[in-house]
Parts: sequence; C-alpha cells; structure tokens
Amino acid sequence: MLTTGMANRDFTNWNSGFNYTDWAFKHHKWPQSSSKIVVGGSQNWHFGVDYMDWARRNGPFYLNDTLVFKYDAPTATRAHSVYLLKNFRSFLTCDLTGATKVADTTQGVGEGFEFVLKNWQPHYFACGEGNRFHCSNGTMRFFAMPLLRWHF
Ligand SMILES: [Cu+2]
Repeated sequence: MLTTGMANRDFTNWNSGFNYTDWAFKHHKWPQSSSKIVVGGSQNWHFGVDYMDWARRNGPFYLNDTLVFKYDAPTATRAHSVYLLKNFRSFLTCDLTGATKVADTTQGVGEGFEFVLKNWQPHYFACGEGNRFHCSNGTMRFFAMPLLRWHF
C-alpha cells in the first residue's frame, strides 16, 4: 500500500531535477534508425507556408530525428533563420525575447541546417527575421514534441 508520506516524497522527487531524457535513455532500448525530415517538404523553409499545418500532417517526430531547414541565401529584401522560442506563450505571440538562435540567415543554404531532436521536451521553432513578421504573418513557426520510439 502506498502511504501518503510515500506519495508526497515521490511527488517531490518528480519535481526536483527529474531529467526525462536521462530517465528514458537509462530505461529503454533505442531503435536502429531515426528519420531525417525536411521542414516544409518541397516548399522548404519559406515565408507564407503554414508550418503548424505541415507539422500536424508530418508529425509526430521522434527523439533523435533530424529536422532539416532549407532556405535561400539572404538577399537585401528577404532572409530566414531558425530560432527556438522560449515557451508556449512566446510561441503564440511570436515573442523572440529569450529565444535561442539555432541557425543564422546563411545556414539554410545548400543541404540545409540540421537540427537533431535530442531532448525530450517541447520545441517551439520560428523564423526570427522581420522582427516577428515572418513568424506571425509568414506563419513560419511550428511546435514539435519528440516522442520516444519504443523498441518492442
Ligand atoms: Cu523567415
């Protein structure tokens, strides 16, 4: 029988420094392969593509999958980049405050910029160009929560 004291202690441990990714790596076997997915498919990473819709149709994504962001070299009028927004609220409002730039405006050229989903946590991707204009008006944002690919 689980006593109240036990339950409380477990709850406390759960909240303090529990690392989901470490736990998953310790307790589970990992699959032989992971996928490489070009964000936006043939449309690549462009202004005006609905990436939330793309992610819905092409997800779910799994831990250790690689997302490839392909975009043209920057010009005087247009450039793209890849940012990880801080949280869901930043995602909803395209707020770049506290965001992490993971690829600058040149890194999507050619084979594209590869981002490996290494951590079991939500990822809020967005283009950081145009002072949030690409994110909000250009719909260059999507959400990815990598799932565990169980080995049966
Ligand atoms: Cu952009």
